[in-house]
Amino acid sequence: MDLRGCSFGFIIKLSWLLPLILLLLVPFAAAETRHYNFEVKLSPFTKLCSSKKILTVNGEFPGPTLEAHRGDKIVVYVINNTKYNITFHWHGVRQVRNPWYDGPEYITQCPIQAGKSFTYQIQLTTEEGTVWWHAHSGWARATAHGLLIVRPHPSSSYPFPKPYAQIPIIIGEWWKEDVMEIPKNAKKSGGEPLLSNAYTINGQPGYLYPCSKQETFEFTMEKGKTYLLRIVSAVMDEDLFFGIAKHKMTLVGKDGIYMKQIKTDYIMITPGQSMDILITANQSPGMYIMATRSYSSAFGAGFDNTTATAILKYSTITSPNPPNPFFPHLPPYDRTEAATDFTKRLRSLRTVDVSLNVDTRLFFTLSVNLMDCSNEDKPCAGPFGKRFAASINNVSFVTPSVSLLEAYHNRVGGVFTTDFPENPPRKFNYTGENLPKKLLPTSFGTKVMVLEYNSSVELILQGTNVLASDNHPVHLHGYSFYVVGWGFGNFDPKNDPKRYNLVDPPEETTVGVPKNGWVAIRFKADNPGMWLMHCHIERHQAWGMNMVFLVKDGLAPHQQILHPPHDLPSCYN
Ligand SMILES: *[C@@H]1O[C@H](CO)[C@@H](O)[C@H](O)[C@H]1NC(C)=O
Ligand SMILES: *[C@@H]1O[C@H](CO)[C@@H](O)[C@H](O)[C@H]1NC(C)=O
Ligand SMILES: *[C@@H]1O[C@H](CO)[C@@H](O)[C@H](O)[C@H]1NC(C)=O
Ligand SMILES: *[C@@H]1O[C@H](CO)[C@@H](O)[C@H](O)[C@H]1NC(C)=O
Ligand SMILES: *[C@@H]1O[C@H](CO)[C@@H](O)[C@H](O)[C@H]1NC(C)=O
Ligand SMILES: CC(=O)N[C@H]1CO[C@H](CO)[C@@H](O)[C@@H]1O
Ligand SMILES: [Cu+2]
Repeated sequence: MDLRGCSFGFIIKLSWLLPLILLLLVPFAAAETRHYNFEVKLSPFTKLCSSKKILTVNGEFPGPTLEAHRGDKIVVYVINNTKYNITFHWHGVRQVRNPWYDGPEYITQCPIQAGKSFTYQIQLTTEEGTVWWHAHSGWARATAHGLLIVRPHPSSSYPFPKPYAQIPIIIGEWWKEDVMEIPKNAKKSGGEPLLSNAYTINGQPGYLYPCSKQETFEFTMEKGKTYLLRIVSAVMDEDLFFGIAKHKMTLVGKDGIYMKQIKTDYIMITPGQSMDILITANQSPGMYIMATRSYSSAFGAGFDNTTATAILKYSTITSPNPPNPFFPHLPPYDRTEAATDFTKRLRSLRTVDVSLNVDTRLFFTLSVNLMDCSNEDKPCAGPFGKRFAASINNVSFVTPSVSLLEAYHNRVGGVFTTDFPENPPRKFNYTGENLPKKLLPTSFGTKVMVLEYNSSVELILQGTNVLASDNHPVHLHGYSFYVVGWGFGNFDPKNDPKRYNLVDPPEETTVGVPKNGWVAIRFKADNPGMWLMHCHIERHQAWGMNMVFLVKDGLAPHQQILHPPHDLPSCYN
């Protein structure tokens, strides 16, 4: 490991002073502190006509909703009463200077092991709207997740008329099998992880599935009132289309950041994204269905093609057997234009100046790869008997067995290297058809990219067609970023920047890189820490589509990583 660029010895000596200095400098002093207990346990659930035990928080699926005001502090005491390792991530929360509580297993902490506990301290800053929390350890995320609702500061208000009420909507995915076994089996076979049997809306698959009668989420609306839907996609493996019969939706926020209003009949939401949407009960009293199903763009990949539903019902309906409900119109499964027709309309509510002097230009390719498997005892279950892998700049991320952040902080060598490439090692027609077979394999490593404090980063995320192109929802921890441009095909460094939106680009924390296309994002590296960036499609992440930014401390004490908590889980058994 090369840490020569990362000298911070004097900071350690000063570290006892930090809490004091902090108290004076934290600009968003907590208005209130909210406490939650998370008991991780196995609990029985019956769905799709059969029962099984799943890993839950407090026995709930989806898990408990956390509520706070802007600037509050949230303290979550976790006790692990299962045999599984677990960690939690607060998705969309910046964790300013506090990577210790960010959660990805072996990146910022080691897991909370069976019978152990850990307390997360989450200081909210500029987040406002809907974000969420989920386990960040293996497949525990499939069942251990929930909303984190951040209302405006009590002295402030929404940038739109106050909704009459909110409707929390969390979309999940359900397997009849034990989900905790899925990654092991996929790893053993080298093939795709098992497809799900259903999508769920607030834990319920809806009336299109067997045994659905009691299994449909229903919400009663008052005629004429406006509601705030707080929608999160907690699904593991698919992007989704979502719509509501006969009701126009008005998007007002995304990823915990307000947006300019967009009126739309449907949305495309990727795993990891959250959206705030207004709807007004302005139709004739009746039953209206909201429905969600896959947007699956990868050629040849199987996907769960079922449809989850929930019901919006007007309070004035009294008949126990109301007339047939209306069904929304959703785009076809593979309609990439429908996906980008929606996402291209996203705009920041605020006018911002992102024409910052970019000093760090990065170009990352996102690829799904195939590895030869001829030295394993039997052919693998991927195409051509090979094993799936995935990579960024042709590096497939290898998860270490101790936490990167701890290794960095304690200056333990041999855990990671700092040579993550700024550009792909080889130029090719990234989105070309029939690419040569020699591009299929990837290299492997635990590499981080070091960013100087306060550097102005422009990062081009370029999708490739190496095995198959797909929409990759890329999530960056510790930051939000501006999406200043996007397009299909290969990024053109001469002409594409001329069309950047530097005035009101959407600010996001999870961006879908369109199938066979690219996005350009900008951010200022002003949050020191070890920050994971990865595709939020679980199988791509598991195959290695991850990398880590090591953002160095600044010179001033308030530009440095906080001290590690005392109860940080041990990296050893
Ligand atoms: C969904 O997939 C199954 C299995 O591949 C197929 O038999 C079925 O026709 C598909 N249904 C729809 C609505 O596309
Ligand atoms: C890249 O591939 C695409 C699709 O096959 C093709 O249309 C384009 O001309 C290629 N570009 C170059 C520079 O070869
Ligand atoms: C990626 O690395 C592998 C292994 O070193 C190599 O075989 C392959 O050609 C590389 N691909 C690209 C696109 O650089
Ligand atoms: C960070 O960059 C901004 C300009 O983008 C500059 O105004 C500020 O002084 C810089 N801060 C530090 C600590 O370098
Ligand atoms: C749980 O975490 C410990 C500590 O990192 C590790 O030694 C152990 O192998 C993990 N168990 C599983 C099942 O991953
Ligand atoms: C399955 C398992 O290992 N459960 C253990 C989890 O931790 C609790 C203590 O909090 C033990 O009592 C359980 O046996
Ligand atoms: Cu992906």
